[in-house]
Amino acid sequence: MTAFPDIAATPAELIDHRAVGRSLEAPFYTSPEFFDLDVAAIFAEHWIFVATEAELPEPGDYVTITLGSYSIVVVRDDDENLRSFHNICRHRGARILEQERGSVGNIVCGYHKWTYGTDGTLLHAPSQPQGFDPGCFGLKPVHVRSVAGLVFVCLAERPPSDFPDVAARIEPYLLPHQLRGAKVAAQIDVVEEGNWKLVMENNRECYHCDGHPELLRSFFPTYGYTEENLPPRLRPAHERYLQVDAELRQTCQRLGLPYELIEELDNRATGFRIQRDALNLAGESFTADGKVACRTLLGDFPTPRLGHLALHLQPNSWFHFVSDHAITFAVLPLAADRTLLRTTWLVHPDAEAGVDYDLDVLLAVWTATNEQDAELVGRAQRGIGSPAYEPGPYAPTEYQVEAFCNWYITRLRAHLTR
Ligand code: 3BY
Ligand code: FES
Ligand code: FE
Repeated sequence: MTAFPDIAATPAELIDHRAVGRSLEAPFYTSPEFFDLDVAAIFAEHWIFVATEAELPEPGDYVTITLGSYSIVVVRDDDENLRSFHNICRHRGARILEQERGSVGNIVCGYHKWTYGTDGTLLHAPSQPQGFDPGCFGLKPVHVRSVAGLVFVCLAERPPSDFPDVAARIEPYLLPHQLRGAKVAAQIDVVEEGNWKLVMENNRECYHCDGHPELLRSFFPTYGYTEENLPPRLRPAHERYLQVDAELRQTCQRLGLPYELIEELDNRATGFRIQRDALNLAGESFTADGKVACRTLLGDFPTPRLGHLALHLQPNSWFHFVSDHAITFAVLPLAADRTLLRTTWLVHPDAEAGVDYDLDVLLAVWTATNEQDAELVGRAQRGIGSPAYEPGPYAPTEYQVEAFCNWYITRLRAHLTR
């Protein structure tokens, strides 16, 4: 019997031979060829979470985002609508905005000063001959849309048609947190030494959660287990979870907050999972004692004890919404073995650091958790780089990792047969 993959296997062959229930073959995580395929088939074809509206409160505010070799701009235009463009000048192609974020009146290319409005129209091109039509040289648009204050872009000409359905189903969960007008308390970028899929896979399971002592004070370690596969050591935690979750359900029913799990991770273009779930200790937030980190709650919540609303989206994001803050996580691929994880903490617009919240307390749990996860992702990448690596089996509690890989392989197949 010959081992698979042989060293000459093409991406199409590797995709065809993917063993269900096992981690992917090494080239998926290590080869530049797969990296380029991932950018083309996944990041250029799907809705990608890139920012929060809170980062762009005023007309002219912009962020630039790198997705593989693409650079795009998301800007709030003069009419306060979100717009997105390829960050490329229509004259001779120069990168226009070089900063990660800022504020502009117009978008001006620094090379020969072609000047675009925040709606992308070319307003001025110096010294062009008569007959030059600026209408032919607007910035190339990118699809952009906000879902309850979370900003998504899609580079495809025709974006996946199921996104409006997903947006409509998750909005009732998200809107009560009123993220559109929220304030950015902090944003931290971590460059992880691993393929973007390892960052996503690591997020999709709590099999490794013993490595998160700070998180596990408030987060139930039973996450992802069922009654059938729950390890005996987690029984007491599970009993407590069932009790506080029943209380949380009642609170949600009283307040009209949607609660139920919806899980459609790998049967659609925009795979997603959403659920409100209980937290341990005080049950309010991700802190050492489970109490709120910010005394001004988001939205109009009458109680801080709302557990956490967790949202997972394919291909590149996850979110935790608690009563006093929200944390968004965007996974942006840099190279086959390097990935940017951008984490953003949002609070009520009136909340003041040092008065309503202590920034260190607000950031403590997820900065520690991210650092621990970055170490695990680097460790996985280093191991997979050895010729001796072979795909290993997922445990039942890793079902969301399998769902992610299944979604990913399905999307690659769809791309290659198009
Ligand atoms: O962030 C998440 O959704 C999951 C659960 C806990 C940490 N991570 C595995
Ligand atoms: Fe932008 Fe010339 S390349 S103005
Ligand atoms: Fe983790």
